Amino acid sequence: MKFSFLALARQALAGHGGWPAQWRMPEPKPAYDAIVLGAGGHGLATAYYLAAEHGMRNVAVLEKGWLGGGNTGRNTTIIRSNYLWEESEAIYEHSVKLWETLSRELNYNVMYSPRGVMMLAHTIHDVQVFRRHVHANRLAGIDNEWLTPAQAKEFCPPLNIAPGMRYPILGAALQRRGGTARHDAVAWGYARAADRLGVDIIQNCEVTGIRRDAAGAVSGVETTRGFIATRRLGVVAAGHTSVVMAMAGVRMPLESYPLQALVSEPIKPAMPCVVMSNTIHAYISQSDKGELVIGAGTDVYTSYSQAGALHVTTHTLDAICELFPDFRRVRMLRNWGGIVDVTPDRSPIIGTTPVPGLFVNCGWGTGGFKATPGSGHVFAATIARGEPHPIAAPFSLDRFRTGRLIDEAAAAAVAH
Ligand code: FAD
Ligand code: PYC
Repeated sequence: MKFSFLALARQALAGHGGWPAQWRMPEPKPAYDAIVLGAGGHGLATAYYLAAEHGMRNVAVLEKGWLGGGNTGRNTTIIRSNYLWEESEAIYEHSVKLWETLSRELNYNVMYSPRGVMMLAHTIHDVQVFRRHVHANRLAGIDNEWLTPAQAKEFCPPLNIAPGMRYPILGAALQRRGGTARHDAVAWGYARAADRLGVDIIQNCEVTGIRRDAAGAVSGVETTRGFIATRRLGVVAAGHTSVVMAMAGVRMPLESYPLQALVSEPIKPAMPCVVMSNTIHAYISQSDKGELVIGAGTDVYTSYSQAGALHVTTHTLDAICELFPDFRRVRMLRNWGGIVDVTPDRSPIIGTTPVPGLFVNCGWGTGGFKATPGSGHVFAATIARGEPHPIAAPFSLDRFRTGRLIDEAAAAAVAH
């Protein structure tokens, strides 16, 4: 998504008598009960649940660009909960359950489509790892099943399972409840629902400093639109979290990498499901508009560039053409990148910080879109109560001091 729905609507309304009351463009108030920094899906969901479930309506979401213009509008929208460890199963499955009813909850069609996510195994190591995930998930009551190559082809007919290929398919793990949703609709749906409950969503408002009182607690934020007071600040600034948290003197265990994706020209429906290959860094689905949505691996160096390296793109397209020979002649329309922030154990950080009144939600790396509803839901509870929601508790910043890491490298779907 490269445009702002609200900015476009504002232009369209210029000279037509101004804004209808239901489309107000709020100016910052001098003080809020809570501020959420970052109007991506996670930040907007956090604000929505603060208002809807915790009665906190004097809340602002501050966004340096336009809402949904970060990773939320740049990702390949894959949703699944087939993670290995119980802590991860809990948060991603919490999210999948919220996806199932989200359009109704927000009264906005987020186009959640549980069409099945299939992860391909190309090596004996892949087979062992994915089968371990299948068993772990089933023990936790989460659907995941093992398919032979022939069953994988039956589920996804365009898939090439010829034995002599460069990336042979030895089997696949299938989560039937996995799927996709429309990314910009998720941002708009949460934004509209939060706005209806009184939340101020303030775009073009970059936070440039975090002010603290004599006791060290948060007292407000410096922004490009002036100082705004608050005693509770939730930082949800994927990719830029280290920069923001440094404003309060907190050092984060994060690295930022470009991750890229691309879409093809629209074609008739050809891909019935989502297919991912962690080993060769390629994943593909087809949007309702008909575009093939393809994602690659991260660049190998840290950067804040919102574009990925060309050699990464060509590697992914080589792999896609071998896995799906039917798509060899399909033309690519556009590509782009986002900046993902990655933790040492490839699991997110959600919770309190050493600074009173400062909360953080970050480190979703290449896989946070699927978590949007669950992440916002537990982060709102954490901010409202001042202590971690039970599902968020294992994902504390403190785990990098205690060593209770949640190593999800194998489930990350994209090699880092
Ligand atoms: P964002 O949407 O990035 O929101 C953060 C916001 O903070 C931004 O809008 C930014 O402008 C704002 N901000 C930053 N600094 C400041 C500041 N100082 N002041 C004010 N605002 C600020 N995940 C999946 O689950 N499935 C996928 O298929 C998938 N594919 C991906 C493909 C690509 C190419 C990329 C880049 C990511 C992918 N992801 C995927 C990851 C997913 O997109 C992210 O984890 C998720 O969208 C993060 O959401 P967010 O709301 O935290 O971040
Ligand atoms: O986490 O499922 C995922 C994913 C797919 C592509 C990037 N991340």
